[in-house]
Amino acid sequence: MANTVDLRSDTVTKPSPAMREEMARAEVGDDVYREDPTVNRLQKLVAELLGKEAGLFMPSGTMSNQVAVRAACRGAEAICDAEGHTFHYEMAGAAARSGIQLFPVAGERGVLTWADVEGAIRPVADYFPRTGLICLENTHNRAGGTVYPLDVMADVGEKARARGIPVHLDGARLWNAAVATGVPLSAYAACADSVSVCFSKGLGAPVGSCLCGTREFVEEAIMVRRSFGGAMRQAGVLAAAALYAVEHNVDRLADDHRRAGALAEGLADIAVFAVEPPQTNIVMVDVVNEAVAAAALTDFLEEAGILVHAVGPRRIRAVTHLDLDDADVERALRAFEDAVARLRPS
Ligand code: TLP
Repeated sequence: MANTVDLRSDTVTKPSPAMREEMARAEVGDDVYREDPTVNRLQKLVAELLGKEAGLFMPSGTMSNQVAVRAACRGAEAICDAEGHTFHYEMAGAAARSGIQLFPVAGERGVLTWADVEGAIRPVADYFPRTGLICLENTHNRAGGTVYPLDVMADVGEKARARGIPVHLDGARLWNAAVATGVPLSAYAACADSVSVCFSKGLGAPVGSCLCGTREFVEEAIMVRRSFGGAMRQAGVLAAAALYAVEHNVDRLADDHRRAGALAEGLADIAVFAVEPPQTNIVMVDVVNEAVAAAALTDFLEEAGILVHAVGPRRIRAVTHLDLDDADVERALRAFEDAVARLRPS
């Protein structure tokens, strides 16, 4: 629909004309032979940004996490946050594809401390699966774009290393964390053995993620990616969009964070909502009035051309991104006010 304000996700952005030009101009080759110069340039750049030896271009964040779980997990069980993406949205891939069971542990707003993790590490016994991986997420999607505090993450990384358990970081939105805090990407990445970052969320590329780690790990990941059907050929056209995204669209994430803050502030003034100030670009809106259901609200909003995502019966997610401006946020706020007035006439 024309004039729609789409707040469902930051994945809905369309490649800009300048990004499309870069895609059209991209030099390409067969990436299975490692001969695509644009893919190679992207992998090198992202690995450098994260302070890792090597990177691997992936078709999606889901495949990137799943390949990491398969390639990194040295046992039958992987610990993750109970609200984590790998647990909720990856179609039981760890179990289905790699024979790995996830052990979901409830963190505080998506943050697992070492105490949380340690409590879930299996003692060595004939009747327990072996703990082979710890998965962290920064920023955390279902917790509302929360940033993992660097010191907590570093503590988990250091202590996991001492126990010989690798750490995988789902950094689909690590760019947002870095922009929100000023902490370099590499400082977060240093807490983990493998890191996946996405180009198709706030950075506005149409497709793609990059999985980074040691050279040895990436060699293994190349084999796993192929076995999952994710090896690509002239992927340089896609890598060109990702390169453009990394080179042009990182600093501007601050605008998305500011707009998410404005949206949350406006929504908090509407009596039926409880809204925490967002740390990045994801606003979680809790509908606290029993008479108002999230699904009914989203229907009213849709009629007004405002798309949001009901993540639970009383919870709505709204995500800001580069295809939205201040006027769109203002329009969304007015529509929320209107929808509430219609559902709960005073
Ligand atoms: N998340 C999507 C949906 O799958 C929920 C969204 O709209 O936010 N890690 C994190 C933290 C993510 O939020 C996502 C996408 C992924 C991984 C998966 O990326 P893709 O969609 O590229 O497979």
